[in-house]
Amino acid sequence: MSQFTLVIGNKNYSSWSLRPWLLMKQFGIEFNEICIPLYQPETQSQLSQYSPSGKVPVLIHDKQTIWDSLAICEYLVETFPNLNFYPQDRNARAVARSISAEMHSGFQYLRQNMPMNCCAVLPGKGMTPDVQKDIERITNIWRQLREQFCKEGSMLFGKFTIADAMYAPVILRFNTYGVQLNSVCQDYSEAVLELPAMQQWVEAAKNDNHSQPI
Ligand SMILES: N[C@@H](CCC(=O)N[C@@H](CS)C(=O)NCC(=O)O)C(=O)O
Repeated sequence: MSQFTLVIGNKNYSSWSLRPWLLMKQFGIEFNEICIPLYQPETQSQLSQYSPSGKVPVLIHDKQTIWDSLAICEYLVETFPNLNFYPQDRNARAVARSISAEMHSGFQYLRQNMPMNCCAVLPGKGMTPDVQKDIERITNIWRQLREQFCKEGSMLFGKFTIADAMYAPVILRFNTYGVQLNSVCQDYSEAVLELPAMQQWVEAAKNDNHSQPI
């Protein structure tokens, strides 16, 4: 298998980058990493070297560039047909794809008002009635799936899938903004935060000297 290069934004801020990064780490896919600090004067020119959209993440493989987090996940599904990036059951897989797409295209109030900032502690900041509605929808998704798949493991569908990667940045946001969760969602969040790759991401975010002090 030829080499993969994943171009990401800096780890404190880049929620979209975390998704394919975490997925590849969880499935043991080796890759080179290029990290571009976001919100700097030189950011746009650096991004445009790799990304047709001017955004990260970008995966480069076999001279093919794949931009957009969900497109990268789907490319990996095709590249490694023997890895279970999605649940094996067809109906569960349909739900996993639906909630991953819902994350990718939705929850804009949460995304706007509670931007990812792994290392910050900002309880209560950014909460509005619209954000609350996004949180309720997300926690309902998590609770239903955890109740359904609790016997199969601690992730949304039991084992780690693309759906967990898609929601991982939300868990970091809930942590930063002190969002109160019911016990089922709290347990799920803690299980994701305990993944060695998540801890590796957060540790690197702490050492990110391009983060603004809050
Ligand atoms: N829909 C895209 C969103 C990518 C995105 O917005 N990335 C942000 C970083 S998290 C970015 O590159 N921002 C740089 C900019 O807009 O200048 C995806 O899923 O990959």
